[in-house]
Amino acid sequence: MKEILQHRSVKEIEIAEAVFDDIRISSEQALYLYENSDPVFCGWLANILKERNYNQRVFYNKNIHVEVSNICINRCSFCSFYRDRLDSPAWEMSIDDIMVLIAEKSTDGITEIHITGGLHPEKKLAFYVELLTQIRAKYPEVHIKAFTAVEIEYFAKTENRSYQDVLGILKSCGMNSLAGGGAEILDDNIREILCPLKTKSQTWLEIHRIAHEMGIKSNCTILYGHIEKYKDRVYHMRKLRELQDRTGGFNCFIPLKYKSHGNSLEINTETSLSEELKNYAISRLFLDNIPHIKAYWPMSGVEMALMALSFGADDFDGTISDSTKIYSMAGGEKKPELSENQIRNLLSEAGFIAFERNSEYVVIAENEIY
Ligand code: V47
Repeated sequence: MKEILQHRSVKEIEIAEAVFDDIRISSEQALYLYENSDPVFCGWLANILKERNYNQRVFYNKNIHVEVSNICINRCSFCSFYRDRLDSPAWEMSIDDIMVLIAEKSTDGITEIHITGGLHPEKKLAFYVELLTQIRAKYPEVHIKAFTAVEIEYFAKTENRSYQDVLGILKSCGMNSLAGGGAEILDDNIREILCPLKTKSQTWLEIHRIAHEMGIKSNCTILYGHIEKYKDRVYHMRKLRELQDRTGGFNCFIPLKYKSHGNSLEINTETSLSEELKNYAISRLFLDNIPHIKAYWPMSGVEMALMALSFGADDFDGTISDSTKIYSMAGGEKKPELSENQIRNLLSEAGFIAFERNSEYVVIAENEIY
């Protein structure tokens, strides 16, 4: 170990010692890593943490997404998914359409349905109450991860109800957890440029806090690689870490790299692959209290997601069944679809042991071929 550290700076050695001793790294230390350290050093440390908890285990699930509509009144500049009603391709699904889609896509025993979409001017709480009720009646066992804090705020505003009321209504109709989107960078100056109409930082955090206090778990994300600075990434993660200290309600953190295709934000460069790996690693090191880091392959591509599993990530997300367009429209995987066998083989080839998980990260079936 000493040889590995001998050419490292004093600050890097201090960070390494903190990791060995299971001591939380500070915001300053995370910023130092972003500004000064190479991906291999960050990845080496992150992998120590990851293996301490999970050894060679990697989690995946069998899931589909339901993107009800891409018509959205928020018009965020980084988003390649939203459309105005008359634009092409703008779509909106009826409840019947959605039930047919779920039936078609759920043939291999999916355990999770992830429901999101734009803030549609007419589809409000009553539509989603009916949707959840029908899904729950037909699929009593499936985990419904639905909506981001942004949608919860929209329902609360349009119904003139509290966040707690809205979350309570959705929970009673079958929603099990909240998705992690809409966090972007939790700094309102940055949001003013990226997404001025979107939920403000404090509200995003407040809705997750209330959800956690009501026993509704959630995920959290970061959208990075656009106008933000390293210090903004650290600030964002600090906000999430502080909330997690308070509630323990986040299941996983999903770093989402800004994809430049097909949106109005005039940034055409994307974060390099080595920087992306480093970002996974620093997330793992800094967010010591969030149990899982997800390498979301429809966004990053399969190869990058596999590499991220050696840089601190432990979750490969799921089979997807070509059911999401957010990332294909932004320049990610064109047809995001992997069979369970493909996932297991990919993970095995990369040196991991694949475990199918449910949405609460309880292992469902150990892969018998290992
Ligand atoms: O909030 C939109 C991001 C998010 C772009 O909870 C973009 O398990 C990069 O949050 N480049 C929505 N990112 C997706 C999301 C998500 C995905 C998978 C799993 C889970 C989960 C959550 O996608 C948005 C935004 O941050 N996004 N456009 C883009 N051009």
